[in-house]
Amino acid sequence: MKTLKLTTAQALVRFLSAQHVERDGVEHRFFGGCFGIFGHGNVTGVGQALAEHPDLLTYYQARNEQGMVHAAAGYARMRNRLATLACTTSIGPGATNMLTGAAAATINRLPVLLLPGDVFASRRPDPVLQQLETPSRGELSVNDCFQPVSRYWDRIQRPEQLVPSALAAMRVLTNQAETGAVTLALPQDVQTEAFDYPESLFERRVWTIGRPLPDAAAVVRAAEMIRASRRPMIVAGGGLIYSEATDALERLVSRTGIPVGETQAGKGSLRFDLTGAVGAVGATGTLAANKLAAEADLVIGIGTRYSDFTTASKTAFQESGVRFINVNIADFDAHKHAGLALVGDARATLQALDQRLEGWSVDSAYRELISRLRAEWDEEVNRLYHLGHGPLPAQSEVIGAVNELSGPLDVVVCAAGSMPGDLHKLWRTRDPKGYHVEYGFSTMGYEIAGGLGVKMASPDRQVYVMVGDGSYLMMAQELVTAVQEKIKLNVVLVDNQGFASIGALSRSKGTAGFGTRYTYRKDGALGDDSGADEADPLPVDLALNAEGLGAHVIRTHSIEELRDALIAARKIDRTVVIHVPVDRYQGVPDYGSWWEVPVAEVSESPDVRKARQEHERAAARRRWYL
Ligand SMILES: Cc1ncc(C[n+]2csc(CCOP(=O)(O)OP(=O)(O)O)c2C)c(N)n1
Ligand SMILES: [Mg+2]
Repeated sequence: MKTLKLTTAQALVRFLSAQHVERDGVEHRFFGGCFGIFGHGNVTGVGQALAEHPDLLTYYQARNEQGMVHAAAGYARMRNRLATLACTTSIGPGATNMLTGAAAATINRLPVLLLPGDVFASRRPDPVLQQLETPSRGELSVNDCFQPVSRYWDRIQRPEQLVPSALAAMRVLTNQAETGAVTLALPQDVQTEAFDYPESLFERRVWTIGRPLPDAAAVVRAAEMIRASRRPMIVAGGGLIYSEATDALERLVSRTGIPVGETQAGKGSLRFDLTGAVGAVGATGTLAANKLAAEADLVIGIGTRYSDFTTASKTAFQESGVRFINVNIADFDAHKHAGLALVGDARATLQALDQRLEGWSVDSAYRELISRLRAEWDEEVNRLYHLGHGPLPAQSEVIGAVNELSGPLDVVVCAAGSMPGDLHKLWRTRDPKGYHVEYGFSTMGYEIAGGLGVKMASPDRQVYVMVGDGSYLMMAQELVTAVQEKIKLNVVLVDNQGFASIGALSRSKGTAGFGTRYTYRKDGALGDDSGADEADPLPVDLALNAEGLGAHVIRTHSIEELRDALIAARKIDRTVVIHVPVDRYQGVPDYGSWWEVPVAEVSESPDVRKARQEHERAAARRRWYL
């Protein structure tokens, strides 16, 4: 057997560079590079290996370890999970900074490879700088925190252990049903230790991503259920887009007339202007989709995990006999809501269903209802895009301006605050990859870092990062990475002086927006957000901050100025931050939906007691779907 004497880190880098995936006959490299921040836990191990062979894996320096995991997840989502980036960190805080990113990736079912450094396997220098000492458990380190947020977790205790661990890691990363964060903790001494690795470990390896079909009898049964239904509705989730099933969906829908509601990850499944597209469904759904959902007798979920936002906390589907058919690559999701499980690839399954539905379509009354609801919704979007609100513009007008002035292939990126809900309702999608809102974990701070990954995966598209002031303050530092890499982002910084979404939620639950606006402490308290008193703004200038991080900044004060800035930004070849203040209290309404957030059962406040009563009334509509 031919062998190659390499350190564990050198072997890992060589192995990663040789991994490919193949789907539908097209092969790609799986790793587009490696983000990293060095410390004593990786600089002489993985750092040495990357420095010695920059030809194997491109190294990208980041500013915050959380940011680099978000960038890797954004990249993976943009590439439909067929590629990702690796992330190397030191031990201790460098490693644990990745935890939030790991959870976000796993919850969103996106592959990212995390390589945190770990304490010496030899234990000779114990306790090394940043080592967690647990008196009762010698083998515990801070990296054990990654176990619940990883789909595969291992610690490489000896150089030769890399062989099975690396292969197991790749299996999970490329497995469409199991993918998420994969963590290989690398003790700092083991990274530098050498072993005679079999050369075959480093040969080009291709991981095939197939298109498995569900059990044939289940497909027959599903077709029967659809044919027997009167008001079927499709709920399109992220899995449909990852499987590149959007053309198959369009064909099925144009023939059968089944309407399509979209989840956050599934938005973009059907172009907004196609017959059958009723847009967002659930807690942040459109009136059209929510009306159809309420009366649907059959819900066909495709690639969705049915989050509480999608089901409006299990109140969206009200028909007494409503049944579910779930097309999903993951058995776990396919069985939700006592559905008929079609465990398989979304595209292959849609094609199989389409064949079995030959000659069948919904009736004309249902078609007419769908087209009327669509037209009404279109009007509502027009109204909210052009409200003419002042003196500060409304957020819906900002969304309208970005939508109207971006190109059909451009990508909007967002994650937390009031914008994801507004975007879900209002954004007009024109391309399956044009809408990128991280709403599995809704991580404040994902926006700029995730947008960086999106642009790295898709350099030919303009990327519009919509970020609230709160999210910006959580994590703006990857702007520096964008500047360093000459990666152009269009960041729209929507400033409403604080956590407007949570302020509105708090007000609606009787707690007056306590602690959600940026204000000075007065009379010992941080004050409320009732909108009653004039804001006394803190002397914080986020536009100046962005300028300091190296971005080209445009300050705007109205929708007209924002539109001019958006046009100007397209021609600027470096990262632009457009600052736009908006009216904190001018929100987009809900459309016949509910989201369960618990309210105190007892309180001295009449407002809270009233909110509790409303909560109980709304909760009475919850269903079990058994
Ligand atoms: C890391 C993190 N912490 C807390 C939250 C809870 N949270 C959701 S939205 C929000 C406020 C977001 O503020 P901003 O980005 O300004 O958006 P706005 O609500 O003003 O639209 C908070 C605190 C979260 N989603 N993520
Ligand atoms: Mg805000």
